[in-house]
Amino acid sequence: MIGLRETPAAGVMLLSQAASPAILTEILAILERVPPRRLVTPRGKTMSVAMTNCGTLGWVSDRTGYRYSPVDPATGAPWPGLPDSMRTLAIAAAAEAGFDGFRPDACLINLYEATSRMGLHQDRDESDFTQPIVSLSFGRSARFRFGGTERRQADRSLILADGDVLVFGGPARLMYHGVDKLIGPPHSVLGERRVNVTFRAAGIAV
Ligand code: MD3
Ligand code: FE
Repeated sequence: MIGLRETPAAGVMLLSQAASPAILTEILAILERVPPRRLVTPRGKTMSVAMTNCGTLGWVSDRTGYRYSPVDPATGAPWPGLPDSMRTLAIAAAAEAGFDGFRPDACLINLYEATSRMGLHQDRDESDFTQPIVSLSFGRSARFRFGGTERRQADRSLILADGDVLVFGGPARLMYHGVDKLIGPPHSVLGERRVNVTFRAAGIAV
């Protein structure tokens, strides 16, 4: 039901062909409501990846820092709700990777154009690192780089393709990772673009 399993590193599980076109349709509807935008980093650089969110909390960045916000700073309105189909998939993928009881409250949606990249970073703005992060990829493939909990250890890579689901937890939760560039042919729906969705437990654990 959830695709082909592979464990590229401790705490990392790749479930290929696990995210369906129906999920992409849900995501495209959210992108219509809250258009992705290129955020500014605290250092004043504009990111090449455009971002938006759904769920109770959304990840945002500006000159004052990175944080999770219950409202879209562009409008002051709450983010669109996390669709049940997406929540169900995220919880099932986490459970498949050994993380029972995943309760995502934030869903960051990244939109890549042909030349977008994401530099090496750790995801550490969430409150509970015992909870995993679940990622879905759609559209063109990308080379994903990852490694240890120090930047210089990010020396492994794998290709993330349309429909791939990745779970990062336990020893992998704070590993450095990034996206080098898009590769391969255009996608039937997204063309030259790639969409990545990450489910996170960002708020205070209850
Ligand atoms: C490993 N996104 O949004 S998804 C991000 O393809 C992010 O857009 C990438 O890194 C993308 O923060 C990679 C895979 C991923 C996501 C979160 C992780 C890997 C992770 C958190 C911890 C360790
Ligand atoms: Fe990340």
